[in-house]
Amino acid sequence: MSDDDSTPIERDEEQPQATDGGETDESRSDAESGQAGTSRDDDSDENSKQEQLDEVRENPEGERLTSDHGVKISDTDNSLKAGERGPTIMEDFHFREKMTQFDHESIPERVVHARGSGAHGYFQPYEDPDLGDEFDDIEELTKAKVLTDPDQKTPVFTRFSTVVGSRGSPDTVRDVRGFATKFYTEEGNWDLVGNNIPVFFIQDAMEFPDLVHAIKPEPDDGVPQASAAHDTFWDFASLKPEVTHMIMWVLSGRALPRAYRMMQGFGVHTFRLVNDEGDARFVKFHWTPALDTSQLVWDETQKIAGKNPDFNRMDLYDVIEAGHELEWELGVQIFDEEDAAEFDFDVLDPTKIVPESEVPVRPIGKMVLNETPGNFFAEVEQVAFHPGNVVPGIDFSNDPLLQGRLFSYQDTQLNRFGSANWDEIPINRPVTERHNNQRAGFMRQEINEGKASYKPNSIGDDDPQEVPEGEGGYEHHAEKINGKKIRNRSESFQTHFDQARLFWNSMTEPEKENIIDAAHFELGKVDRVEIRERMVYDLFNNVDHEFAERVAEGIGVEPPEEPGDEMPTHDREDSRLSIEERRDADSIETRKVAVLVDDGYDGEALETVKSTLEDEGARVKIVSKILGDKTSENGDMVEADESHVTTESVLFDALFVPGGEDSVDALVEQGDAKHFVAETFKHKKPIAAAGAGTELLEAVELPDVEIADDGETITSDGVVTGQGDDLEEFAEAFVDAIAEHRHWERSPKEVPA
Ligand code: HDD
Repeated sequence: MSDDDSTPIERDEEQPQATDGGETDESRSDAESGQAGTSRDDDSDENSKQEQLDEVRENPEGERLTSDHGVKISDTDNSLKAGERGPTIMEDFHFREKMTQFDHESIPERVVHARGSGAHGYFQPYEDPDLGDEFDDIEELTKAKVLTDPDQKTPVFTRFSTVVGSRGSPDTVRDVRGFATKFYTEEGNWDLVGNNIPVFFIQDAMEFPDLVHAIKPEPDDGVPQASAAHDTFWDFASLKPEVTHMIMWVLSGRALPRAYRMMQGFGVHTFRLVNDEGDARFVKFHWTPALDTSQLVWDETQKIAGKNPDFNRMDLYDVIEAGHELEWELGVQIFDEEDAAEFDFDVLDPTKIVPESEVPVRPIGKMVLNETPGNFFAEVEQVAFHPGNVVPGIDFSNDPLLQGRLFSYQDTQLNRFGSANWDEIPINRPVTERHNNQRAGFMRQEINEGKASYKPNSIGDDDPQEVPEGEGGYEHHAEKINGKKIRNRSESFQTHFDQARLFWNSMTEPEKENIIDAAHFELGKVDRVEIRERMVYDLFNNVDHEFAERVAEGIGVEPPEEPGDEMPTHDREDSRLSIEERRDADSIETRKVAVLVDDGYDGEALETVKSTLEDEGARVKIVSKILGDKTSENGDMVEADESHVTTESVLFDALFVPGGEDSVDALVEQGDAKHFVAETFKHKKPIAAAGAGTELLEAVELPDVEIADDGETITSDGVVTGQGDDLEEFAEAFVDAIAEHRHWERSPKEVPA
């Protein structure tokens, strides 16, 4: 912040002053006026970040090969040798350059969140968001222009990730997902580095290395990869009751997201919003996907990990490349110090949510991701987030986990990039100008001109000048602090089971079963019985007695006789915590539907259903025994997109079997086709069969499913059948079944798939 006493040099205010970078005050004010940082509504295709990235993009189309130093190269296959069969000659600069670059291609992977994928887009605040009775205008809450000006589209880059696995690990493991967004605002970069679960395992950053050591592969044998299902993690967890709430979320469908575009995101910590007057309120940030939150089921995730380990990564690329715009709404929960004092938990404790029943989430804007990266390494691998990157109007709280993160991220980037200049890499650069006296270091890109790289100075007019108070410089919220230096955990951080029970109470019965199945798997992989016992007796039995009993029964532990001493007795529920309860179920956009056919299929049924689904935004793929053209009853042709060798039911959201006697007769003979149906059913996904297509379903014997035997379309446990008398009605019934996503009422354990 500006301090007049420390800037003794008088400036001639009339003259435009050259800055270090040779810019004038006029150009600086251009940047400040918003031209540099954002794109305006009327300029929706290009944004300032993309323009900046375009300057460093390289495209080989129609070009000739050169060396890194620009020399044209005529042979890149043969090294320079002394004689045709002789040794390679040291002088071969092209060989040396090509090999050296290759030898140094890899950089350290992220210590956590190594596996990820990302996309570009923009964020735009809503016009007049509804902030409840207390605030008329978002500017009463914050001065951050990125959140307040509805005419501004701020460029963003969002990276989604798993946490535990290494860079090459499968996407569909049971894990928390990272949800990190870099907003390239006109006031500098703001990084909202959150997760898809609103709470965290631990309360103090001091324990983060312990948590990560416990969950990562065990140090002696280096296994298991990308999984918490081993002794060291559950040993740590069983000794730390504060993990209980997060564990409940991690055992639920939240840790098995169907797609990044179908995840909520959370800032997790309590942050602050600060307005122009310096008034601060607490805030929790929420991302809500337009496509609903959806999950996979466990058996499916394990199979996908083998069939397509890049499932989530490819999905993000595929849907954006197919032209879908992926949307999330940014919502805020606002409360002040007095509200916070009323809660029965501490808002600085990151193992707690602020229940929406107490403080509603107010939508204030939307993020759209609509552009894939041009180069994975340059953009997704090199993007570097830091929760300490905030802009005026957004501030921190004293959450001890957040406070520790403010150190760790800069430090880890130094390890990943080997230089403090990681912020100059194109994907990390702000769209605003940068002027300061930070200098040099490995791989410095900027050419900082002028003699003086210190302050105060007289020989460079003391530029760059500090920003006078009230003119847009970052001002930290002046929170009054008075305390003794102390190394302990606040008493207010000690209630560990109340919200874990709220979460359990809020689950539907199938969601509860999923949590129990997950606990059976995770703890079933734990060798030491005393760890399993501690989890049941010390943690789960203090959440819910029946839950603890049901877990115990599956893992060789004697069920507890009485509820735990610390078990809360409340029956509070919140439907917004349940994936199933919060589903809108009104859209099938981006869902992927397989159509099983062979020669002789019913062309009219296929066309009607396919076009209805595609009109609703779904993606339809023809799957057959082998690739190539398939001929319908009437001689129409369709080309198979996939064969039974290249795909599997687990890679789709729904299945359609059109009729056509010859086609269905062939499918009934194909074990792969019957397995496709059985597995789709087992994973609770919608199935439709028209006309003779029902014979394939009958051949599989789906338990408890009623199959149409006259012209009428019926839906039974998410299975739509009909004889095809009214194909439009049939197709609409299928759309409704797909919108439900999963049909939990089924008993899949009876299905052999
Ligand atoms: Fe972290 C990466 C989210 C606690 C230290 N973290 C990282 C990423 C996400 C989060 C999304 C990946 C960013 C990317 O895509 O590049 N981390 C969280 C959340 C936390 C959290 C939501 C709790 C609320 N993290 C946390 C703590 C520490 C760290 C307490 C250490 C004190 N996190 C890191 C890190 C990483 C990281 C080691 C690894 C790579 C990186 O930072 O850039 O510094």
